Amino acid sequence: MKSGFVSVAGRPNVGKSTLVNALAGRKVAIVSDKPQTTRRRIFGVANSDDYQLVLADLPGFQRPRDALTERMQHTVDSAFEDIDGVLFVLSARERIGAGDRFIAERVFSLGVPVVIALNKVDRLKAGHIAQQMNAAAKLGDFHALHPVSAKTGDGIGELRDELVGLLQDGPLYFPREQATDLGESDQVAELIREKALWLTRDEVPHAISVEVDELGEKVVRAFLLVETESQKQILVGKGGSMVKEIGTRARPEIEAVMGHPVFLDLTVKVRPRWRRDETQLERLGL
Ligand SMILES: Nc1nc2c(ncn2[C@@H]2O[C@H](COP(=O)(O)OP(=O)(O)OP(=O)(O)O)[C@@H](O)[C@H]2O)c(=O)[nH]1
Ligand SMILES: [Mg+2]
Repeated sequence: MKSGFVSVAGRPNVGKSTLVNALAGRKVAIVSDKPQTTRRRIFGVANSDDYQLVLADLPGFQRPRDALTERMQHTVDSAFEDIDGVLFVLSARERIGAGDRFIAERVFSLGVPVVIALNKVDRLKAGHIAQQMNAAAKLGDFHALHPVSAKTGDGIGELRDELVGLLQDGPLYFPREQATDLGESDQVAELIREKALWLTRDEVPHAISVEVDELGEKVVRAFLLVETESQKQILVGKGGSMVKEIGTRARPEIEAVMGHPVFLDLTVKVRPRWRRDETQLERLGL
């Protein structure tokens, strides 16, 4: 039995969570088109008869601006001990630049193998991919470099094999049927937040958090928290249309997690400055 941990590093929005889901073969982490979607470390587990690969999905590297982003960056900083390797994710659709070099400095000095995934190569011309591979290769002394598309699944099997090759003899860290370390209530909160992120823009996505109040046999009650009255109006929408749409999109996935039908009761609440309030952040598990 081979097993071990690989941490996933990269800038915000490059597709780390999409990639972890693809590698785990199941949705364990939420994904959105807004940066800073992932706020805490989430394990995604890929199993076979003879290996268990535990991937630590992480927030993107960023310069902290408030208590929340400070905690997020702390989560990132503390995720590189006792690991068998790093999966360094780049987006082939963006210029490989200073942000990536900053992360490279950190991950290439850890003393563990670094596998680079050049993500989002779907629908890119071969010449452009080759150019980006060259730029990626200059970032440091990598163990392997894989062009992939987390979205279409291109190159994912090869990348998984590469990461499994880094594992040592070891125990099962999670029961085989368990694909993540997130509890049910946190999974539900994340799914609701995911739908809210896709439907909002500008500063609103960053101000949203979700607190599950009741996780019952029949009813799931949750609060969508925002910081200001105007953000609340946006999330509620005309005649409640926005919060209704969030619920409609989240409910089927919540039911899949819980294994039975539920009535989803969502309420939008203002909790001023929750992102700067350590007590609130603790309470939200951040
Ligand atoms: N075209 C394309 N889009 C992708 C691919 N992988 C991810 N995306 C998109 O990129 C956006 C960001 O994806 P995430 O997986 O949330 O990115 P992330 O790196 O986890 O972002 P943070 O958690 O905010 O750091 C979403 O809109 C995804 O659908 C890919 O292979 N191809
Ligand atoms: Mg993410």
